[in-house]
Order: sequence, then C-alpha cells, then structure tokens
Amino acid sequence: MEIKTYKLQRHGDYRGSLVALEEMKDVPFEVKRVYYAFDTKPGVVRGNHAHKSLEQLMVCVKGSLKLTLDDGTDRQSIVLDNPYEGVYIANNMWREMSDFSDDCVMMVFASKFYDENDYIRDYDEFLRFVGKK
Ligand code: T46
Repeated sequence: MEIKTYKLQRHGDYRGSLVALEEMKDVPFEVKRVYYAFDTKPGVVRGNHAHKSLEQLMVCVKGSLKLTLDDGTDRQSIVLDNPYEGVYIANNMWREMSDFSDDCVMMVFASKFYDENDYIRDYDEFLRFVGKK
C-alpha cells in the first residue's frame, strides 16, 4: 500500500507564504466540508475509524503529526510536518493520527457533510467492509 501525497503549490514572496486549494484541482474531489483540530493533548490518538464513502485530503498546516493508514492488509505511517503537503485518505482506509506536536493544526478537506452513519468504528467491521475477513 502506498500513501498518496500531493505537493501543494506554495506562493511565496517577501511577505511570507500562501497555499490555495481549489476543488477538483488541488483537492481531487468536490469539497463539502473543512474542519481542523488543534490543542490536541499529549499522547492522544485520534481517528481509529474508517468511512463508508467519505474522501478526504489532510494537511498539517502547523506543527506535526503522524498519520497511519491501514487498508486491512497493510499499514503505513507518514509524518506530516509542513503545510505544502496533503495526504489523500480514501474512505476504505482505517486511520489513526498520533504524535501531535503542541502547536499542531490538522486541517481536513472532506467530500461530504458530517454524517455519523458514514463512520466504521469497529476494526472487525472494517475488515469485513474491505473484504479482508
Ligand atoms: C477523520 C479524521 C481524519 C462534528 O461535529 N463535525 C465534523 O465535521 C467532525 C469531523 C467532527 N464533529 C464532532 C464529532 C465529535 O464530537 O467533533 C468531535 C470530534 O470528532 P472525531 O472524534 O470524529 O475526530 P477525529 O479526529 O477522531 O476524526 C476526524 C474526523 O471525524 C474523521 O472523519 O477521518 O478526523
């Protein structure tokens, strides 16, 4: 399994940096929702679920975190520590986010509105969903 990353274009000049993301261009789907997590407490692991249909692009806009993706067979981790890199997270990936730095801001672009029914929170149910059990 390979984690799919996107290099985001950095518009920099003497004033500083700016990254612009447009749906179907920089983000590979239509964006219905954006959310961000910050002030994550030390040692916390977020995520621990998959989705039935949601697609997402994650960007660590400040600080760093470790993202682990699991397709039911293989598990890979990546450290996100710059605002010029996005990671595509398909629906059928179990995800965990850990090792958040104190200043971390995790921003996520999502293809659908929030829907608790789209979450798969049980790992065995996830394995059945991806046909690995
Ligand atoms: C995901 C990973 C990467 C809302 O009310 N609306 C929202 O759009 C979201 C995302 C969350 N919430 C509420 C639900 C919970 O009471 O915010 C609280 C924290 O959400 P959650 O525990 O789901 O956060 P994470 O960081 O474990 O997971 C989130 C996303 O929920 C999830 O879709 O893929 O980030």
